[in-house]
Amino acid sequence: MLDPTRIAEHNDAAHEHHRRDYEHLGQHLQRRKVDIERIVEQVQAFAVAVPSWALGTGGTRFGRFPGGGEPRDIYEKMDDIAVIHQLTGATPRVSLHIPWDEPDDPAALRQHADDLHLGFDAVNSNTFQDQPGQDRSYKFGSLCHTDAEVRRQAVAHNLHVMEVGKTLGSDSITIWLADGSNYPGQMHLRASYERTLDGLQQIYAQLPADWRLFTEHKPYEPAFYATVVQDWGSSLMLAQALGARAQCLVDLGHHLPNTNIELVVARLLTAGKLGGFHFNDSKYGDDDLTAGSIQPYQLFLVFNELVDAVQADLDGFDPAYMIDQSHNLKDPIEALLQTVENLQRAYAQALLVDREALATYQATNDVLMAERTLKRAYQTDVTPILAEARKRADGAIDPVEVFRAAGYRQAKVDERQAGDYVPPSSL
Ligand SMILES: [Mn+2]
Repeated sequence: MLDPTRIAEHNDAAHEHHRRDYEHLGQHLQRRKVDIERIVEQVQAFAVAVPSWALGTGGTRFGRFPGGGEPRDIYEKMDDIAVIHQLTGATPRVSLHIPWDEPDDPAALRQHADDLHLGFDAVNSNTFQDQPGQDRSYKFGSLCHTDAEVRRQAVAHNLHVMEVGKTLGSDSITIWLADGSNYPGQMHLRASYERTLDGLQQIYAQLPADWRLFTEHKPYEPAFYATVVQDWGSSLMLAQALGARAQCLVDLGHHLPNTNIELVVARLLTAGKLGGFHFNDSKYGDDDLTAGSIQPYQLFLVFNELVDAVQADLDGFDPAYMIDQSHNLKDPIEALLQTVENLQRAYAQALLVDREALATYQATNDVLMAERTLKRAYQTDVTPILAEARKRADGAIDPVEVFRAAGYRQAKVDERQAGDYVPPSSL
């Protein structure tokens, strides 16, 4: 972790400008009848899980350009996540991928996490690649496969992932399936769905009583013709067929271009099936770019639905927030620091929406004023709120600046040397 006095020194140096900006914003919000202290408290309570696969440089199928000092194992990845949490106060949990980051000794890893004041979020299974020594191949699918032995193996893997998760203190499993086909006729469309549901039912039957199971849809890739769980409708059908503890996970990159994702969120909320998010951003497809980097307004509109759901006190509303990104060009830690800030920014902006006024404009069909109400919240610069929330959590007023000044990456370059790190593809 970073030396806390370094963070304190940075905050002291930045304090006077920050104080003035914060006071000014507080006065501005007061005129809008918003208590800035209340917003800071809510931003402080926001937490998002970091995936174990986001700490190393990702790549594409064309190549990978690793930076130095990447973590070589899950222990070093946890160390990096602890630094992100130290600077932001917002990433207390890790979402573990199995087998990529499967610990030899889960109890020992849990102890390491405890020492770093970290916990575990959803565990992620993987039946989209073959692992060394594996009996059967997933080349033609896993839970949807025509061969019952392959399906049995995929179910067993998910049960194993849950066992590891139990030891770690996880409380949910995310199942993203690559299952699908590349050509018309290759796969029976209805039968493959039914086999998938049957497998998920076997997994769900073993789900610990206090756990949730998330199904995650994706329209295409690696299946280029028909993916079994290709859209939120298919995901919802599965969650509804499985039972109350099965919910849908929305990965922001897993939608066809121009999909209204906030509307998808609203529909899943209505169905009581919004399980959580994989945050990222994209221009074209499943690009896994930094959340809020390309379409910040869309991210705000998603959070707007979530804040609205909280204020409406929707039954069973408890979304799990996770990041799912692949950092090909940026330093992964810096990209995650930036991501957390972008998420908190969208959340804080959504908290500023004057919902009473919006409801009135909606009721009277005042289109322009309704839209302007959202834009007014979105266009408010909430930077001082985010800085204040971090400062109160002993984090940094400017996390990236402190991270760079502290020389953490260079220290890791020396310490970790060139590891034998093999990057995962992204989910
Ligand atoms: Mn995902």
